[in-house]
Amino acid sequence: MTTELLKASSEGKSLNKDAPLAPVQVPAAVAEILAATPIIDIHTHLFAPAFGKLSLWGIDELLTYHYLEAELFRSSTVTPERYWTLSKSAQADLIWRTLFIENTPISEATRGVVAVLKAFHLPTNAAALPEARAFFKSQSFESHILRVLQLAGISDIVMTNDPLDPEEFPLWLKGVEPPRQFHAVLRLDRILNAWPAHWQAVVAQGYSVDAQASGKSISEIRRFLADWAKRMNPVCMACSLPDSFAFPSDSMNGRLLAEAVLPACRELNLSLSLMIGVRKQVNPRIGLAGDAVGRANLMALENLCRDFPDNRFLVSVLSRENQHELCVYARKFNNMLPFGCWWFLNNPSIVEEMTRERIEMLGTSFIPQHSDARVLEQVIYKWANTRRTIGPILAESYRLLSEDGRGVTRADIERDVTRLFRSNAEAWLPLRSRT
Ligand code: RAT
Ligand code: ZN
Repeated sequence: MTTELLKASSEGKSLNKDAPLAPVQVPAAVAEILAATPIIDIHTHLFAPAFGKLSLWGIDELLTYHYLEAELFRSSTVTPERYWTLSKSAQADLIWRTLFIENTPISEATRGVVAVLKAFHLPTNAAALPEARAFFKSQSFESHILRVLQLAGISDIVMTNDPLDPEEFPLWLKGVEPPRQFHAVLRLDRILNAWPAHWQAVVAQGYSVDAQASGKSISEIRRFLADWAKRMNPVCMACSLPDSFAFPSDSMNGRLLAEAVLPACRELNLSLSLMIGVRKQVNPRIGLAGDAVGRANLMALENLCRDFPDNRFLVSVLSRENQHELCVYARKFNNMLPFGCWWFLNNPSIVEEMTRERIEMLGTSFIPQHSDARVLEQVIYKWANTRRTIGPILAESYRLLSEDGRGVTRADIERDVTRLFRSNAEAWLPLRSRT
């Protein structure tokens, strides 16, 4: 190494963006570029402030996240029935005492709360929560959001918007306008997975549909979707699906998907995001924490991608056992884009395994992660964890490449990180400006 190169490597910088980096420089360069690249968070359950109480933030919401509630019931004698009668702050106090004082918070979800407290310079091992509560109470939500986005290193938040949610749809009808950082997604779970329970809500919004989706129902559902797309300006349509999802199928789900949703996506030029593999409410006593996972038969996806080449599918599968097949299908069908390490997969050990496999099989043609945040400040820890886990995997890929004969430049790394965390999202989810 020349003296100049040695000096540059000890400073962790390259002299020239287009000159190959010395292997020793690569890990630091990857970490720097990951830190400096604003991420598009393509799936969250966050809401802009205009959505009022749907928009969750602060310590009590962080502590009562359903990932932590699941852990509470493993370490406390409180019954779910008793827990649900407590006020939000009493629930948060109980979770704090149980998981953070009486136990060491080493699980992914508990460590996340610790990282958020640290980000705001709040005590991470206090006996109780008055200081944290006072801090969040003193923030103005609008400026707090900007600070959180900056701390998380994200530029855009993609929401989950259900046109049949009784708390949400009236806000859209009143003309709610999310600010430019927030983007809508037209979520279809109630329609596709529970039509018998929800068709009347579609009727109540002025559409002629019936329980069997017969007669003009299908064209009315398409009109419903087109009207909602106009109102929400969504970046895609989306649905979570059970492990038993099959396609094609004579079921209501199969018919509505083939005859209403896929044609509507084509007409409106929107991708469809499919999240496959959830086993809803295996334990209803614990509410949102009561969903589980099952291995899906991805022939359904093969059939969709092949038979609907003019539709585009973003796909996340919940079962670890389905991940390799998903990569294989992505190699067969370029109208499918794998995304995220979803829900129970968002732990370093599994993110590491999945991301390595995806890079090996797909290069940079996938979206590595989404946060699934439900409470604003969660994006801080979830994205820090993603950067921390994925940085070394990318660096290792470059090490192998360089061993095989091709060094990488800073410009290469910037292009790859931008593609993974921004451009793939921009190509599949047009983040339209609302101004
Ligand atoms: O990760 C979660 O919070 C889950 O409860 C689900 O919301 C899931 O991500 C989904 O979008 O259905
Ligand atoms: Zn989600």
